[in-house]
Amino acid sequence: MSFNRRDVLQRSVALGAALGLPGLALAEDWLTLRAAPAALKILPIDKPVEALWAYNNRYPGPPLTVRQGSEMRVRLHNDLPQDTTVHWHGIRVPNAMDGVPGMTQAAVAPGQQFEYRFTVPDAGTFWYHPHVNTYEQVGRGLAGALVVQERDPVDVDADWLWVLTDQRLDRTGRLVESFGDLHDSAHAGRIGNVVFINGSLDQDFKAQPFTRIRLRLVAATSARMFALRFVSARAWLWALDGHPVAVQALSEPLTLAPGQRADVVLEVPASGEALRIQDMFYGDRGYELASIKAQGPSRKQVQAAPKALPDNPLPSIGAPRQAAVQLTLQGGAMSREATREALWLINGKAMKSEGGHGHMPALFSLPAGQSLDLHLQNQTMWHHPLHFHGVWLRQKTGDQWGPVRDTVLLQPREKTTVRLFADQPGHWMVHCHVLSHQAHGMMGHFEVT
Ligand SMILES: [Cu+2]
Repeated sequence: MSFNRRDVLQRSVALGAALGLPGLALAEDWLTLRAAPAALKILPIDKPVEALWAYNNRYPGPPLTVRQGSEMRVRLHNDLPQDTTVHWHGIRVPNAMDGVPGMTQAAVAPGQQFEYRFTVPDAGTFWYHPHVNTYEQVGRGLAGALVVQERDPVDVDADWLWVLTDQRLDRTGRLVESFGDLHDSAHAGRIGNVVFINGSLDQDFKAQPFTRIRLRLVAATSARMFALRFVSARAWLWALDGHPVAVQALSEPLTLAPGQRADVVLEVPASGEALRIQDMFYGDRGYELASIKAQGPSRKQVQAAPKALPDNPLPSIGAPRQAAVQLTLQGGAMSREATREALWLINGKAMKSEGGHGHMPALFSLPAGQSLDLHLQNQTMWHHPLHFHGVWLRQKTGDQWGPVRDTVLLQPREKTTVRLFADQPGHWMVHCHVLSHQAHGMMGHFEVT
C-alpha cells in the first residue's frame, strides 16, 4: 500500500466516552438506517474510497446502543440499487424480524422501507447486516454493531467497541470490486488486504495506566479470521457471541471468525508501556492490529480478576428428546462434490440464493422449548464459521458443553458436536459466515415447530 498508518494518537479513555464512538442511542423514537452507496474518506489520503455501500453514510454502520429489555424500533430505507434487508445477528428476535428475504419477510426493494420492531432480551455485543447478496452488501460496508447494555452498570473503567472489517484495495486506495470472484469463493473467501478498526486505520490508542477496559470485538469481515494475542497485558475473556462466560485469563490467542464476537477485559499496563494486540491467525503473515499506550495519571492496580457478567435470561431447556442429526459440509476447490453452480454444500445440497429455500426441504426440525444435537462434519480443507439463526448453541468439548454461542467455527476436516436450543418457532437459516461460501451454496434452513 502506498499509504501508512497514522502514528497520531487519536483517542483517550474517559469513563463517559462509552464505546469510544458517537453511537445512536435508542429512546422512544424510531431510528433510521438508510442503506445507500457512499464515497467515504476512510484512508489517510485525500481521496475517498468510492463504491462503498453504507448505513447512514458511515463505515461501518452506526453502533446502535440499547438497554437490555427495551424495545428497538428501526426503520430501514433502501437507497441501494438492489433489494436489501437487515438481520440482527445473535439477537433472539421473533421470526418475522430476522431479515431473511423470502423466508421471514419480503425483500425490501430499492426506494422502499421496512420497520423492524422487537425487544432485546439479552445484554451483550451483537451486530446487524443485510441478508441479501450478503457477500457484496456486507463486503461493500453494510454492517454495524448492536450493543445491548446490562440493566445495571458493570465493573470496568471504560467500554470500547472495535468493529473489525477489511477491504481489498489497490495501490491507489481504490476498492477492488471483484466480489463474486470464483477463485476466492472456492478457497478461503474474499480476504481484504487492509484491516480497519471502526472504519479507521488509526490503530494507536491510549489509556490510563492500570485502567480496565471492556473491549467489545466484532468480526464483521467477509472472510478474514483473527487470532488475537494481547501482549504485555493482563486480559480476561468475559463473553462470547454476546453471552457471558466463566471468567478466564487469556493465555492463548483469541480466535474470532466472521460473525463472531468477544468481550474481553484488558488491564492497561504501567505508565509508559504499551499493550500490543497482534493477529496471529495467518501464521507467517502475523501483524500488529493495534496498540494501547499507557499514558496519564495512573490508577491503583487491582489484583483480582473481574467478576463474571450477569447471566442472560435464556430459557432453561433440557437434553434432546430426539436423535442427533448429521450435517456434513463439502465442496471447495478440488473437491469431488463441487461444481461451478454448487461450489459448497450441506448434506449434498447447495442453496442457490438467500430467497431460494423454497425448493429445498428443511435440513432438520425441532420443537420450540427443546434441544437437538448436531454432529457436524467438515469434509473440506477450509474453515467454516457456521451461523445458526433463531437458536443458541453449545459446542461439545470432551464431555463438557462449552459456552453459549450463535456461530461455531469448524476447522478444516474437523468433526464436532453442537447442541442447539430452540425457543422461537419459524423457519431459520443456517449458513457459513464466509460470505462467498454462503453465496455459493453453503446455506440451508431448519424449522422450529
Ligand atoms: Cu465456509
